[in-house]
Amino acid sequence: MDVLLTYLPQNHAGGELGAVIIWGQNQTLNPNNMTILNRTFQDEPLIMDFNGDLIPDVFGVTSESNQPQILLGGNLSWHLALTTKHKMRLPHSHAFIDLTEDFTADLFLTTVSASGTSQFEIWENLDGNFSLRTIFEKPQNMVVVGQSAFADFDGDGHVDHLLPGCEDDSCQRSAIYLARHGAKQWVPVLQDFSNKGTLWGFVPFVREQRPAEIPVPITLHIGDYNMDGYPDALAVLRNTSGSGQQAFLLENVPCSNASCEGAHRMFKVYWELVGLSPIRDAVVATFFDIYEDGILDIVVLSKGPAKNNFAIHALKNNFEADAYFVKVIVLSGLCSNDCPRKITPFGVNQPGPYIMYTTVDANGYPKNGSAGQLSQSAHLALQLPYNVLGLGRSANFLDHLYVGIPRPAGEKSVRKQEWTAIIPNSQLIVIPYPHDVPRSACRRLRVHPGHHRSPALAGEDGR
Ligand SMILES: [Ca+2]
Ligand SMILES: [Ca+2]
Ligand SMILES: [Ca+2]
Ligand SMILES: [Ca+2]
Repeated sequence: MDVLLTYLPQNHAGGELGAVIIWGQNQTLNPNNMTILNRTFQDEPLIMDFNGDLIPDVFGVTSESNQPQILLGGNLSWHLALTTKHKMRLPHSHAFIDLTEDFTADLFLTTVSASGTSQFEIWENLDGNFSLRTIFEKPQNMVVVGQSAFADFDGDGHVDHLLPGCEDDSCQRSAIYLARHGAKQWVPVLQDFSNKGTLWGFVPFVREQRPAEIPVPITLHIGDYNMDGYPDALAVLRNTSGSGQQAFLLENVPCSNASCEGAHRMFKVYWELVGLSPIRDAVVATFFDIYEDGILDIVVLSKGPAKNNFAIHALKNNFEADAYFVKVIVLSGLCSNDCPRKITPFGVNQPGPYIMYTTVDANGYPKNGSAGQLSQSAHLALQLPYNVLGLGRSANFLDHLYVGIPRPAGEKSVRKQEWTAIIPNSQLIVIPYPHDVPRSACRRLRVHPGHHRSPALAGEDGR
């Protein structure tokens, strides 16, 4: 695994970012073996697989052109990625994820219209070439637009678009909207940010030429913490009267008011959560499977008393529920050189694979779920290099599990593999090899024993 690092070059007035790739060597990184890219980026780049060879590529607008460029992994050559009439939004929340139900990752771009408003473009992957399929607008009332997040919010097997933001410049009125799969209509899934007379709101993004601290855009970090098959979120909110900011867990629950009817689901804020509430001045909160047991724990970054004195907190998820999950990791199936003795190469976690399951819930109704792997990488997206999909309380087998991977230009057939009768509480490692024969993709299955959990989140302070 290699590491791409972006940095603000010294004495560089424009706010452009430099980037360096430090090459992985077995289990380690060698600081003497790195490549400094010869172009600077307008914004943090997106890691995707533009040419579908399962080698990650670097996408972004560079100093060379105002059109997005792609740096192809492998031979490190620069190419024009696509031609768009619109400028990229700063900060962007581009994504590389299937939005057209063919299990092939498309390119989602956040751009700015001619009149200066935020908009979204879906560039569909058609036989390996990206072409503009649709452009749609932000919710009408949204003034401050946060980072787009993709999750199967309503659990129907198709990925939906979540958008946090504010309906005024100072974020006194915050909101989270949802556009269900294929719909352009925005439905609010959270608008009430008040608790016991205190009004909370998102923290607006401040863009400075030379930021003193890491600028963090308004972001939802997605994960199904209670494994009921409906993805939940973590968000950082600040007290609008100005006394600090905290991380909150947003649980995905059935819609119980008129405004979210079109989404069927909505977010409920846990205003007081043991473990999370005591962490003052949280900056970022995200999910992480610390114990590698398929249960998502929480990691919080907070500001210390002194400037740039950050602390990382880890919270173990002890929520009690008899729920099941499946954990899926999709690797590249590539060796850096020839694969010796015809062993199946593992490779590393890929951007772009798309996963979907179908099963039957505890009441006998069909239940689906889907997720993209590593669809976003910039601005502390902090996505996990695997997906944990909650299955609720049903111990039924997964009827089907589908995994699709990107494919190169000119290849017409979709690279998609299907498995049947997967046991719940298992971890699947999917290794597509050889790439052009997806049916031969191998899977390694690890089954976790049953686990017991006790209520609340236990704090493990990493200070
Ligand atoms: Ca590639
Ligand atoms: Ca697609
Ligand atoms: Ca959905
Ligand atoms: Ca959930």
